Parts: sequence; structure tokens; C-alpha cells
Amino acid sequence: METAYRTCPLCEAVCGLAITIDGRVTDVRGDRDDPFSKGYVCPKGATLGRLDEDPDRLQAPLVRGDGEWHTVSWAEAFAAVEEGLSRIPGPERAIYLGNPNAHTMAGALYGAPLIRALGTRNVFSASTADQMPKHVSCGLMFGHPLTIPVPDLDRTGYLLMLGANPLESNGSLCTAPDFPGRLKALRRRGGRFVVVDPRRTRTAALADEHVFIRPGADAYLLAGIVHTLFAEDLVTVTVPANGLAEVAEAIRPFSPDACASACGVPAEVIVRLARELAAAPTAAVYARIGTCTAEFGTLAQWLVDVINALTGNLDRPGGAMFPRPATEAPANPSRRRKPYRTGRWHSRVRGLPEANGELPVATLADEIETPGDGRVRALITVAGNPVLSTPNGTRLDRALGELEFMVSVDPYLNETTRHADVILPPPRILQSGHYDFALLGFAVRNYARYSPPVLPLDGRPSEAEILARLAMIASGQGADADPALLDELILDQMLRVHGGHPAELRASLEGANGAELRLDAMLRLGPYGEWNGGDLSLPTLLRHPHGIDLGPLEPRLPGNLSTASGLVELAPAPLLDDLVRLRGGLERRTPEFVLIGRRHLRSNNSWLHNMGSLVGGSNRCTLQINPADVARLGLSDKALVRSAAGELAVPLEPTDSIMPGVVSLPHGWGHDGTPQAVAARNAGVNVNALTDETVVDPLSGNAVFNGVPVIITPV
Ligand SMILES: Nc1nc2c(c(=O)[nH]1)N[C@H]1C(S)=C(S)[C@@H](COP(=O)(O)OP(=O)(O)OC[C@H]3O[C@@H](n4cnc5c(=O)[nH]c(N)nc54)[C@H](O)[C@@H]3O)O[C@H]1N2
Ligand SMILES: Nc1nc2c(c(=O)[nH]1)N[C@H]1C(S)=C(S)[C@@H](COP(=O)(O)OP(=O)(O)OC[C@H]3O[C@@H](n4cnc5c(=O)[nH]c(N)nc54)[C@H](O)[C@@H]3O)O[C@H]1N2
Ligand code: SF4
Ligand SMILES: [Mo]
Repeated sequence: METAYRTCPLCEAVCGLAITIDGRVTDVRGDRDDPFSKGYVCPKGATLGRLDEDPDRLQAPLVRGDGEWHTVSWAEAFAAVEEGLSRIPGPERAIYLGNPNAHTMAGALYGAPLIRALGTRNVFSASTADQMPKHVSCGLMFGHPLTIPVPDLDRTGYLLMLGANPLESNGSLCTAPDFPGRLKALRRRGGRFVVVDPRRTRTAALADEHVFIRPGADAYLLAGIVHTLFAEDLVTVTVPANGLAEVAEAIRPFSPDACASACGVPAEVIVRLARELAAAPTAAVYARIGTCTAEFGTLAQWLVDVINALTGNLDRPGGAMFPRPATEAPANPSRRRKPYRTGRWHSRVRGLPEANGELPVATLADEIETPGDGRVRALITVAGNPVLSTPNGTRLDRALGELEFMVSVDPYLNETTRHADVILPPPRILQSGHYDFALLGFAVRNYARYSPPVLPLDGRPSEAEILARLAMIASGQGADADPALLDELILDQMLRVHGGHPAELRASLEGANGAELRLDAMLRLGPYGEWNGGDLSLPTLLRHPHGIDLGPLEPRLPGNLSTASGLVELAPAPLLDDLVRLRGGLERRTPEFVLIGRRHLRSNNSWLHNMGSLVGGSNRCTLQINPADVARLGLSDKALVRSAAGELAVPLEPTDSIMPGVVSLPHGWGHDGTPQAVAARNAGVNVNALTDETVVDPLSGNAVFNGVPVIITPV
């Protein structure tokens, strides 16, 4: 019997787990000695053993031939990939990177080299179904799309939260294990907590105040707050910034009265929220998925940080602060500062702008279906299920069938991977090392933890090796090329930037494989690193299996800015231009019904529905609807929901926790054509049969899942 300590890879809260293994996993608890999560665990984390041992996970690669799946050796699988991929030139290849890439070491370390090797601009990911608006607004304001401030949860005196439900999701773009406990602590220390959501969620129930808002209209509420701050002379900018006068001018049309009718929040509430934010000793505004996957997504994200700046709360303890993760790359002072911009190229069919090197996933089906030069003929998916997770997934489902070649790196045969010619399953979670390169950059305390593999690989390649091999195949080096060469190349580049002798530095690195060596190099070069006056390295983390606390967040401006001006840009031109669109919406009629999403604690997008202990109870695919609407429309237990994209018959869950005129359906359901037995029995419907791929937030290209106009009729 052995206890392994490792980070839960399932959501952004990065909880430390203590896993008891006796041949198989016999127990999973929160790791009480983890200085960040302090023993917290949720029902999903507690099921990690079951998930890891799920008999429906693929153990070996599959190749499709004559309409059937054949289990093949790894050598055969990579040879099949080489054969298929070499037929399709780079510009006609595409890649889709799904959400778990934000959690796996493979995704963090080998995603970018794989993209480069493919030689294509057809790069798609779950980011444009999720947080791209935040990247774009932060890129424009702070110079880099990953320079994202997070609410200083443990010290703030006032938290205004919009479109997030951390009591179910455990938080996002704000890494905070035991988010619920931290919110309770905020109230215990006398702070105030306000939630804005079209549903009275479990998070709202915990708050001092819950404000209902019309879906998709957060930008109006936020604009009304900014307007009030200026109108009542409540502005105190304490960070070096450009553009204050421009914001004041541009926000003029957005009086609280005008905004109130557009967002459904009374003008006096808008004004009061502005006054409270300005008067609070410290305050932070935090907005998440409900405000991102909306037609004014980027504007809303921008206004959030404008309010944080105008109230003097940007970059101060208790406000919105910038984490300093242990693997942050050292600044390169010789690099010329260029303004961040999007639209460096555009998608072929709809002419949608690139953002962060990606095209909107809402146009992936267009690129596959539309004939002509540059049509996408081959697709690689890594850790994604876009048939269930992207707008009009039904259409994408059909489009995937038209591809000439598709490879999926995924542990499951599911709605998306069933279209692949080759499926390459990553090893089990306990066979994989874990370091949260992405999520620790959004943590509410600086912290680092590495979890080495608990179980040996028994002949299977790690996911890092799978992606490295795909990169080498894509770049023409062949299925037999040594993936270690790729790591050495990348290491050499990193060590050269540091100065000194790359060969000597390389010789002092430690690690059992390429991923560990690269982690070691990043830690040593990073802000707490051994080569930077600190003591962090991979060996240090291995000696601290519960993780290391690196202290509370500290002010970082202006040092961490990469804007051309060296200042915070409060009024980037693309955002001011987009305010014109927002203004145009002030007088728009609202549809009779709009659809929004939701998450359940025991779910995780599309892929935890095969765990019997997690499905059922409240975790069901039902349409939440206000009882008054049920009565008015004469509905019984089911209704037909129609949108511009499609229609679904769905079971109803009447509840007065949702606003009249708003209905909610969770995503990730609609299981079909998957051998996952439990998921198939609890199939549900695919909400993304209703969401409309033709509507995106124009600045970021992000999908619009909230505020989708629908018509509801009895079945
Ligand atoms: N209507 C609506 N749609 C939404 C949302 C919404 O709120 N409403 N939310 C959006 C959001 S925020 C997101 S992030 C996207 C998610 O979109 P996707 O990332 O496309 O979907 P997931 O369901 O997360 O799919 C994850 C896939 O990764 C596989 N997987 C799990 N672990 C691993 C691993 O370690 N390695 C590999 N290679 N594969 C693994 C799973 O089997 C699954 O197939 O969905 C979006 N879609
Ligand atoms: N249990 C569980 N945890 C998860 C996931 C999961 O699927 N299940 N997915 C993970 C992923 S990929 C992500 S990105 C995060 C997301 O984490 P969160 O952002 O916390 O996501 P949700 O829990 O969906 O909460 C979004 C809230 O926005 C509300 N909302 C909808 N439309 C609007 C609107 O127009 N305005 C406002 N103000 N609110 C609106 C919804 O009612 C909902 O309560 O969760 C992660 N954690
Ligand atoms: S909150 Fe997230 S990280 Fe923590 S145990 Fe649950 S799923 Fe894992
Ligand atoms: Mo997400």
C-alpha cells in the first residue's frame, strides 16, 4: 500500500490529492499538507481513481479500416499517421486543441511545436469557445494576452462577480482551490460579495446580493458603472495608464438609465454598485464564462479591468492582481515592444480575424466544407470534443465526415473521435507527470507543485511523446525520428537566451524525460529559480510533494507590462470602436426567450458522464425554465426548443431560480455513437445543436453561447 500525492488534473482549482494505491486506487482524499488547497477535494477529484481505471478508456491505438476499428501497435499507428498526413500539404491541415490541453504537460509543452510543424494557419481551440475575449482585452490593455489580473480573493473587501458560478465550476481564470471556502471567508471578514447572473445559482445564494441580468448584456451594466464613476467623480487611477480622457468621452452615451433598459438591471442598482466599488476599502470585479461567450464578450472583459483600474484596485492587494508563476519566462529587454493586435490574418471562408494565432472554432466547419484553395482536408484533434462543445456542433459532426484524414489524441472513442482514422490514446492519469504551466499563471497565491508519474508507462508512450512524434511526422522527419531531438532543440533555445554556456547549463538539468527536463529549465530560469537567485528547480519540487507556497500576490505594474507605451492602455482603439456596436444595441428589442448554459459540480464539459457516481441527481441535462413561463406557454414535462441553428426536444426543470424569458441547458451532453456505456445510458441532448456558429464576438471571434434567441413550444 502506498500513498501518492498529486495535483488533481480535472479542473482549474489544482487541488492536491492524497491517493492510496493498493494494486489499484483504493482511496482519494484532499492533501491536507498542500499549502494551497489544504485538504479540499470535490466529488470529481474523489472519483479520480475510478476515472483513471474506467474500463472504457482506450488502452491501445485504434485505426479505422473498412468501417471498423482495429487495435494496432504504436508503431503501426504512427506509420498510419505518417501515411495519411503526408498526403495533405500544410495549408490544408488543421488542428483543434481541446480544454484538457490547459491541464496536461503535453499540451503546454508540445502544442506549440506541433502547430509549427503542421505548417498551417488553421489553428482552432476551445479558447474561442471560452476565454478568448479575456486574452484579447488583456493583450490590448497590458500588452500580452496572458497578462491577466485575477481577483485577490483572500484579501479583497468587495467582490463583484459576473457570469461565474464557482460553487459548481470551482473557478476559472482564477485558480483558487476551495473557492467556496474563500468566498465564505470573504464574508466572514466583513467583506461584501455581489453576484450578477440570470440564474440564482448556489454561488448567488452564498452572496450578500444577487442581481438578475438579461443574458448577453453585461457590457451594459459594466458601462453604466464606468459612466457613474466618471459622472460622480469617483475615479482614482493609481497605475501608470494612458487613455483616461478617451474612456470618459467614449462612455458618455452609456448613462445608467440607458444601460438599465438594455440589461434589465435597474439604474439605481447600477449607480449603487459603482458607488460601493469606489467606496470599498479594496474591491475586485471578476467576470467569467457567462460574460465571455457573449456577443459583447471582449467589451465586457475590458470594462471589468477598466473598473478595476478606475477604482484604484488594479494591481493592489485586495484588488485585481497579476500572479507571478514559477515558470514565467524571463523578460527579454532587447525585444522591441510592438502593440498587441489581432487580425494579422483572416479565415479563408468568412474572413474572421485571427486572435493569438488562432481562428474562431465557430468557422471550422466552413473551412472543411467550402471547396477551393486551402480547404481543410486533414484534422488533428488533441483532447477535444468539438462536436459537443462548439456552436452548431451538429454541422461540425457532418463536416468531420468529409475530411480525408483525421487523427485524434484522446482516451475515449466519442462523438468527435469516431470520425478519426487513427486514435492515439494518452496513458492513464497516474502514469503521467503533472505540472500546471497554464493554471498557476492565474492563481490567487503564487504556488508551485510537481506530481511525477505514480505508475510506470508499461510500454505506452507518454502524451508528451505522442505529441512530439506527431510534430516530427508533420514536419517530415518521419515516424521513427527520436522525439528527444525536439526537446534538445527547444532546451538549447531557452538556455541560449539566458546567456552563459548552454552546454554547461544543459548538463546541470535534471529530469527523467524531455518534459521534466524542460520543466526543470523553466523553473531554474523563472522568477524563483536557482539561476535567478532563488532555489526552485525540479529537484526542489520533487523534495516537496505537497507543493510550495510562494507567497501572496504582489504588485507588479508597470514591470510586467508589454504595451508599446509601457503603460496600461485604458482605451485601446479596437475597443472604443466596438463601443459603437454596443451603443447600437441600446435600443434593440429583446427576444421572447434566450438560451444560456450552466455547469454542474459533478460534470466536466463532455467527458465525465461515464462515471456512474457522478451522473444523476442534479447533474442532468434538463431545460431550466421559470414556472411562470411554463404556465404561460401551457408546457408539460417536455418542450421543443428552436433556434436559428436547429431544434431539440428537452425535458423541463421548472425553477424560479431562473429569470422569466431565460432558459438554461448545460453543454457536453448528447452522447451518441460512443461505446462509453454509462454516458450512453445518460445521453442527454447536445445544446450546441441550438447555438449558432454564424454569430461571434467580432473582436475575439469567440462563440456566443449565452443569449441565444430561441422559440419554445409544447412538444
Ligand atoms: N453551449 C456551450 N458550449 C460550450 C461551453 C458552454 O458553456 N456552453 N463551454 C465551452 C468551454 S468553456 C470549453 S473549455 C469547451 C470544451 O471543449 P472541448 O475541449 O472540445 O471539450 P471537452 O468536453 O472538454 O473535451 C475534452 C476531450 O479531451 C479528452 N481528454 C480528457 N483527458 C485527456 C488527456 O489527458 N489527454 C487527452 N489527449 N485527451 C483527454 C476527453 O476524452 C474529451 O474527448 O466547451 C465549450 N462549449
Ligand atoms: N463542475 C464543472 N466544473 C467545471 C467545468 C464543468 O463542465 N463542470 N468546466 C470547466 C471549464 S472548461 C470552465 S471554462 C469553467 C467555467 O467556470 P464558470 O465561469 O464559473 O462557469 P459556469 O459554472 O458555467 O458559470 C457561468 C454562469 O454564468 C451565468 N450566465 C449565463 N449567461 C450569462 C450572462 O449573459 N451574464 C451573466 N452575468 N451570467 C450569465 C450562468 O447562469 C452560470 O451560472 O468551469 C470549469 N469547471
Ligand atoms: S475542485 Fe477541481 S481540482 Fe479540486 S478536486 Fe475538484 S475537480 Fe479536482
Ligand atoms: Mo472552458
